[in-house]
Amino acid sequence: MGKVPSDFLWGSATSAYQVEGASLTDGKGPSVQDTKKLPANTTDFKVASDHYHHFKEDIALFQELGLKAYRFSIAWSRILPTGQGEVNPAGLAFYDELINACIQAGIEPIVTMYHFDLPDALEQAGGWANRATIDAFVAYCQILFDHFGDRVQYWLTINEQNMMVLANESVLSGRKSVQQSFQENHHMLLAQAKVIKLYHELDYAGKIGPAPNIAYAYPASSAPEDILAAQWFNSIRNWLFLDVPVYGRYDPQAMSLLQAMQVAPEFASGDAEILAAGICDIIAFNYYNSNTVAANMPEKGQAQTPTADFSVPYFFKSVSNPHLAKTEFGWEIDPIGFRITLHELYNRYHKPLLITENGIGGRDELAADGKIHDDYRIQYLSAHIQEMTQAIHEGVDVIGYCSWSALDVVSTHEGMRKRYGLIYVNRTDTELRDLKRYPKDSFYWYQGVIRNGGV
Ligand code: BGP
Repeated sequence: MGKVPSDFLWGSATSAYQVEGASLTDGKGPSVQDTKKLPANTTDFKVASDHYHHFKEDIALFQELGLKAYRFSIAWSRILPTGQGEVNPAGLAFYDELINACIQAGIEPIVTMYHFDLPDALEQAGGWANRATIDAFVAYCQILFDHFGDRVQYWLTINEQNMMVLANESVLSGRKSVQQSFQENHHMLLAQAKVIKLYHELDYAGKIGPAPNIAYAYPASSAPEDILAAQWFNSIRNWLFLDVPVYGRYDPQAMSLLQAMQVAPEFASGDAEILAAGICDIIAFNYYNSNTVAANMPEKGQAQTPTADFSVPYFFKSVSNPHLAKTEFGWEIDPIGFRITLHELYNRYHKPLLITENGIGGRDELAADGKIHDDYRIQYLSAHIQEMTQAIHEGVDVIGYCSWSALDVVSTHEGMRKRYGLIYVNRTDTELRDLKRYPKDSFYWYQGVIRNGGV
């Protein structure tokens, strides 16, 4: 197989609350991640991987690894401790140093502006249900553009908005209605459209786009009912979140599903125009696994509300795929699904694609020889990179690939037990230890991949 273009952004990713630590240091306000309840024996995010204090050493390692790009997120409440109002100069100074260190190391910074860490003060005022949060987000992003826009060429608006909406813990536990969740989603789509429009009006040369989690869903069989179920599923899991930033309007099939479920968002006057005016330059997306769905004909009279396993009675239900192996944490592994997803995305949208996350979580341990032998990660990443390279040769415009994660970070729900990094961080859920960094076997393997242009 041939190489990828020489300007390809070989990268790796993290997110602020999962990697930085210093969760209330130097004026940072709490985010919803700092106030949420965590499962037993699972670390909080107070120290995380302490990237806040170790970032110089981390970037030196990224440089040794040969990264061409580092995708990280900016913590909204580090810049604006209550989400709006007074700027925290120490917050700007931290990201100034981080961005400058990347550039000095020849690493392109790719910035996510919001990665699951809404400032808690905004959450207390209603969160995304409150339309005022839209303007707060736009004002925050303008501060980032004004301050870092001269050095940052790649901006991502919202990480995995679709997972925040579809796998919303408050909805699944019954504390929030499904309609409320899609109303919040609508407000996030408006906020994103406004920010994209603003970025374009400010006339920067860089690129901006959304960063959902996208995975093409297969029908469980060739039965037409299953194929229709897969279409419904793709519309609400994938296209709902990309048709808006690419075409400036909701995907009609997704909207008809929301209407059938009686959870369609209310549009205020002018909303359709706002969505139409914020068209992205690139599509960034995270890919971990595919989905398989079947028709779902339940008892008559059952409500059309989604359930925790991503099923909607009368439309589709998620099933496991007998052709796929699983990770030790139960996630299906599907590198060909990655290639299929790349083709589907490019066929539908014809926009440059940037992969912002792809990786495998496992229980890595420091071996007696002082190394971390993560062959399973090398296998996973290698299979996915091969399929991506194949898709590029088949005509898909992919501008970069970021593995998740550059170094071990605290997992969204499973603490430090579930590690994704190319670099090991010496701590556990219960012991902070010395936080020393150890390149894993996958680090040296990825170094070779980058050096050889993907081969
Ligand atoms: C994505 C998130 C990341 C990251 C990753 C792995 O959904 O954008 O923040 O954590 O998934 O997920 P987890 O940590 O739950 O295994």
